[in-house]
Amino acid sequence: MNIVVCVKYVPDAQGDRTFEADHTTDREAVDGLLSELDEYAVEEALKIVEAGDGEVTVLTMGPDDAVAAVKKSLQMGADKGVHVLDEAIAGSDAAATSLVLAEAVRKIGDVDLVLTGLASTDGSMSVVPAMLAERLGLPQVTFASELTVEGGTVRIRRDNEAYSETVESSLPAVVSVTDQINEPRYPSFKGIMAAKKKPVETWSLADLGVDASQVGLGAAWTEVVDATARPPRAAGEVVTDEGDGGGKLAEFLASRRFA
Ligand SMILES: Cc1cc2nc3c(=O)[nH]c(=O)nc-3n(C[C@@H](O)[C@H](O)[C@H](O)COP(=O)(O)OP(=O)(O)OC[C@H]3O[C@@H](n4cnc5c(N)ncnc54)[C@H](O)[C@@H]3O)c2cc1C
Repeated sequence: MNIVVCVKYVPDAQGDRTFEADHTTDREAVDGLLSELDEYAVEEALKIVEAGDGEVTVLTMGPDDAVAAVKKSLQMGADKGVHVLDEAIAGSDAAATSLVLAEAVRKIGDVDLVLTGLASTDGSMSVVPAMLAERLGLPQVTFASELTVEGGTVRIRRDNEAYSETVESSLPAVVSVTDQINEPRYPSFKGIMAAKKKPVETWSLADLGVDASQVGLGAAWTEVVDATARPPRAAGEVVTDEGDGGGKLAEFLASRRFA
């Protein structure tokens, strides 16, 4: 069972995010990390391979630093990594991202399952998995909160507020997973040491046969026309209880139309 996990390197959500003049995210301003939601996809891939056989390849597209997302996944236990690195991809939208990832999956070859997170923690579009499946001509099942592989079939559970459904697909397939699916492991000391010897290949657009004109800000189908940082939260109102706290709270809630 050969599994490719798409992992994205994102600005740390705990840091102050800022924007460039063209409204794109300033990716240099804060430290980056492996998108937390992608850790669930890595964990699931490791569990599947540990229960059977095969290997886990992690794939990222991003700037120099993005290799950190690959390395963290290798420390968790993935076998090898691919980093698509090319100046021309900066500013790519989801459509271009899925194009590059699809060509990389094709080049990796002999893939039974492609796993992704449910959304990136920066763009949170949640569309790359579906676009990737379309480009690869593969079935896709999304938002898996449980996953089993048996023979040539993947079966997942999808939950929403009203019901849970079980969906089956033939392999190969693209599956996005939620944060309900497992508890990602922390890299062990042994894992961190072992990762240093694991192979990471760096591929350019030319290696993938993708023309630079198909990616980057210039080729984006979507444009962020405005981006405004949220104002800092105003200080809350303190209600001092002098025996009439309940009444004051009720008044406060009523003034905010909560009651
Ligand atoms: C070098 C670089 C520069 C960028 N610059 C800009 C920019 O200037 N402005 C801008 O708006 N956007 C930029 N992006 C992000 C842009 O490529 C896409 O909007 C984004 O990758 C896809 O949308 P999303 O992150 O919301 O994906 P989602 O659909 O939310 O992601 C779902 C899943 O798809 C997979 N995935 C998504 N992206 C990647 C990736 N790059 N590598 C591996 N797996 C991935 C992950 O498994 C993820 O959990 C940049 C990306 C890169 C790599």
